[in-house]
Amino acid sequence: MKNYFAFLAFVQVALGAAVATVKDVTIDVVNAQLAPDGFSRSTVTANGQYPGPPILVNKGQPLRITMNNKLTDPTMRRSTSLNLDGIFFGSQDVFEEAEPFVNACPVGPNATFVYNVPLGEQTGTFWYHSELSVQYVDGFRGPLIIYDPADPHSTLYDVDDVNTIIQVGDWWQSSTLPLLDNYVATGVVPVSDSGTVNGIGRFQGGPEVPWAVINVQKGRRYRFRIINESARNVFTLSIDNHDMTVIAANGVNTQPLTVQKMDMLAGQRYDVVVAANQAVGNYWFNAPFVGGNPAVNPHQNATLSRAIFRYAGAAKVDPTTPMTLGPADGALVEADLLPLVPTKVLTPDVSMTFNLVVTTGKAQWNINGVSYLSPQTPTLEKVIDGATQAADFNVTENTFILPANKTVEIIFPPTDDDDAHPFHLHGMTMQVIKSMTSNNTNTVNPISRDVVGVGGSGTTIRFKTDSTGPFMFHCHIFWHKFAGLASVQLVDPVDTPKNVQVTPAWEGLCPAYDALPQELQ
Ligand SMILES: *[C@@H]1O[C@H](CO)[C@@H](O)[C@H](O)[C@H]1NC(C)=O
Ligand SMILES: *[C@@H]1O[C@H](CO)[C@@H](O)[C@H](O)[C@H]1NC(C)=O
Ligand SMILES: *[C@@H]1O[C@H](CO)[C@@H](O)[C@H](O)[C@H]1NC(C)=O
Ligand SMILES: *[C@@H]1O[C@H](CO)[C@@H](O)[C@H](O)[C@H]1NC(C)=O
Ligand SMILES: *[C@@H]1O[C@H](CO)[C@@H](O)[C@H](O)[C@H]1NC(C)=O
Ligand SMILES: *[C@@H]1O[C@H](CO)[C@@H](O)[C@H](O)[C@H]1NC(C)=O
Ligand SMILES: [Cu+2]
Repeated sequence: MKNYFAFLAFVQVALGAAVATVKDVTIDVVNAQLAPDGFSRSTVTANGQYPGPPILVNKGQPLRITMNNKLTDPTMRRSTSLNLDGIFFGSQDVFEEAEPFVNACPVGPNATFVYNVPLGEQTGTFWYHSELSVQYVDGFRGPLIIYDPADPHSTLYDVDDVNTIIQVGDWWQSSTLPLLDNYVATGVVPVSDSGTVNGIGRFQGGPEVPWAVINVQKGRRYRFRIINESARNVFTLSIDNHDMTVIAANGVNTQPLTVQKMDMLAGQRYDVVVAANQAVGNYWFNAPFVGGNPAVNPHQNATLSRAIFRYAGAAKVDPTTPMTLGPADGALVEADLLPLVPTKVLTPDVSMTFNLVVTTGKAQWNINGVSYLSPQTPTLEKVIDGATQAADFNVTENTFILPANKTVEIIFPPTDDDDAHPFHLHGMTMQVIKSMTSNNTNTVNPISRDVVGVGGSGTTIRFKTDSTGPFMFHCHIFWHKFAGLASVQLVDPVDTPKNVQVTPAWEGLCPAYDALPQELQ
């Protein structure tokens, strides 16, 4: 309850009137037997569902999530850790970030942890997932939407509710422990069996699971909040006969931009407006993906990743038009997106270059020659105990010490492979100075986002170190993260211990975790 009343007073001022009531959410992390693509397997879930239940809050509403770890299945990790992707925690609450071994230790089985999330000024489309190892691949992922009562785009759409959240994700029929063993043995990144739209998919040779249905009414305009909850695959989204107008990317409003299809990298979100202005009927919502060689996994068939876009009054049947991969042209170009509110471009105080290199034939990725390995003691705890300089961390912790209140630039040089690594920065957003799919730089009016594609013709980002503490900066292809494609951006370790206000519950996490036998970790 720290600073609770001060915070409430702040929110009251911010909202001008209404008292912001705390939104209480309980997440029971449980194993469940599910068959998203028709193949039944044991999973790790929030409240027994895949995807997990949506967490819906209003701007500035304090969120309190009670997470009860009830995992029992020994074929998957039994500890866990909840991350709210893209949410800023600020200097005081950076310990709630829950990046294992950076901000906190994981939560063991039969334990409960309460996350107090000060939602501040952020609005838009986010998601939550397990941040421990690659556990979210086993199912623990779901949406987090922060509604803005004064949304500047509100005149562009009529409908924005729980039914307009669209979640796409890759799905594996095997649990992650054997997948990881095989990855380590071969260096081949696991290839998904299927793609799911709102938790439903099909695999080649599998049963004809009824497609997910997105229901619309003719004449209305819908704000779809599309979340890529994938751990590897890139999805290309389109709706037959319908345009999509992008109005926000990763929780940051953009100027409206109309496209016919868009690529989304893991962890990315786009809010789009779609007008239901065609004849009443059934249309395909195409969500084909690319991710690994289908020859490695014959279940994989990108064409089977789709849903039905159905008008009220249409027969409850599949569209009769061919299943395509979407239109050939009209793709969203990230560099064409502009912020709704013009942003001042940041001038770098510190500039770094990150070279990403894979060790051929191994499950190992390096940033500037270093493959990240989690330490046993979280970075934040080391900082609280007095670590202030690079020499206080093992080289393999890949920890970059940064000054507070400065602008950091990171340049990713062009690469000659065709990997796109969706780099995700915790705790802050990045200005996209150069997008990987454009040769141009934007030093006038760049968009800001918390996941940016790295690869291709090169990427340049800048961010302001306006929170202190350690922030994970990693590839959101969690297989690559596991293989070391990660770093810690440690802002102002001298002031961090004064600014952060850890709780006894947080202090108890590491002793409890370290005392667990390895199979329960
Ligand atoms: C969790 O609690 C249940 C019920 O009390 C018990 O059967 C189980 O052994 C406990 N698991 C662990 C890992 O402590
Ligand atoms: C989701 O992210 C993965 C991994 O980057 C990517 O392959 C896939 O295309 C993305 N899907 C969508 C719909 O953006
Ligand atoms: C993938 O599925 C589509 C639709 O059922 C089918 O036409 C196509 O032949 C399948 N591809 C492969 C390689 O089997
Ligand atoms: C520390 O780094 C070295 C390589 O510099 C590595 O071999 C060792 O495993 C690391 N130790 C820990 C505890 O991560
Ligand atoms: C950074 O800015 C904040 C807010 O203005 C201020 O409180 C803090 O002292 C600054 N930190 C440093 C190291 O200058
Ligand atoms: C970027 O420049 C390279 C080399 O001139 C060219 O091959 C490529 O097509 C350009 N890419 C785009 C998106 O314009
Ligand atoms: Cu990657």
